[in-house]
Amino acid sequence: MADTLSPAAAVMLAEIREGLGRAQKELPPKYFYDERGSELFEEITRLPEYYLTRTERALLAERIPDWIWEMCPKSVVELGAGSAEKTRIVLDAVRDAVGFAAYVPVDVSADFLEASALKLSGEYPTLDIVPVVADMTADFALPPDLPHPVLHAFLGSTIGNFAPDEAVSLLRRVRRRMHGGDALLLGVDLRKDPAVIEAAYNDAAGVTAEFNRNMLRVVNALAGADFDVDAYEHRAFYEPELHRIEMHLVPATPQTVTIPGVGEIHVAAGESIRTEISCKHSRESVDAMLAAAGMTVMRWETDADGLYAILTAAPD
Ligand code: AVJ
Repeated sequence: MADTLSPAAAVMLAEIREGLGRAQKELPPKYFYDERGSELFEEITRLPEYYLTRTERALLAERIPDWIWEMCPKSVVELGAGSAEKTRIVLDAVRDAVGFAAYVPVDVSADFLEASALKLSGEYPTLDIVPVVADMTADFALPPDLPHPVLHAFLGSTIGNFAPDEAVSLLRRVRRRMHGGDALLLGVDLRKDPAVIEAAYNDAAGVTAEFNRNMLRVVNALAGADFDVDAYEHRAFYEPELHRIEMHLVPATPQTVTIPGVGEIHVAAGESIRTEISCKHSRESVDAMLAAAGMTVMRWETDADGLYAILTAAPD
């Protein structure tokens, strides 16, 4: 069978094998987002406990018109294009301030990208929409002749899914594409009372638990694995030294999982598979990451409660 695998499938299996082979078993958070996972995430963003999305949206609505007016980007590259609402705030401002511009949503899900590009092209006739299907954790090519200045948008606190060293290498790859006048627009979740963070990832309605378990369904579908999805419980807890919340899946009884091309995986009762880290930042940690990537903060805005920050940065 191995020789019939597409390169993408081979990479996926290698990643799964490697992650489940670690002392702390791990699966990458990108496997949350099949259609059901994307819907569950949308539901998360509307939960009372999940302050991130609504706080970011309010900050964007407040600051983006001025920030876009100042930068006048002729292209917007959005990493992890995700849902459209935050994008619309940016695109409305670009349309109003600049008129004609390119919009390059970058996402792993081709279906999702196609659907949202089609919808947006109807709504924004002056935008040239060029979707790029790519995994942002790997190197990927952007359309060659993007007009500058280019605004690279990385919103939704997705940067939190990367440990500081990985975040820096991702930001460095963005930096390498930047010319003078280009900018980065970043959304980051800030450090705060761990109880507030833990509530956001342990919602009372159990949507986050379902979202977490859905990853096993995705891996079953993608890799032909046979995870018994309902055998796993959701755990999310804050690690204060690492400034991050972690999500895990923990079975109450011992599990044996068969993954074609990987083999048999044993998960002991009470052992966990880590599915996500979500790092929380401070002005200092953001400055340090950006400095390591060769950028400096230009604008920084937080809500009155200091829950969340949006910022722009320029290449040094
Ligand atoms: C989309 C990565 C920003 O880390 O808060 C939501 C994903 N995980 N609830 C986050 C998520 C659990 C989310 N990000």
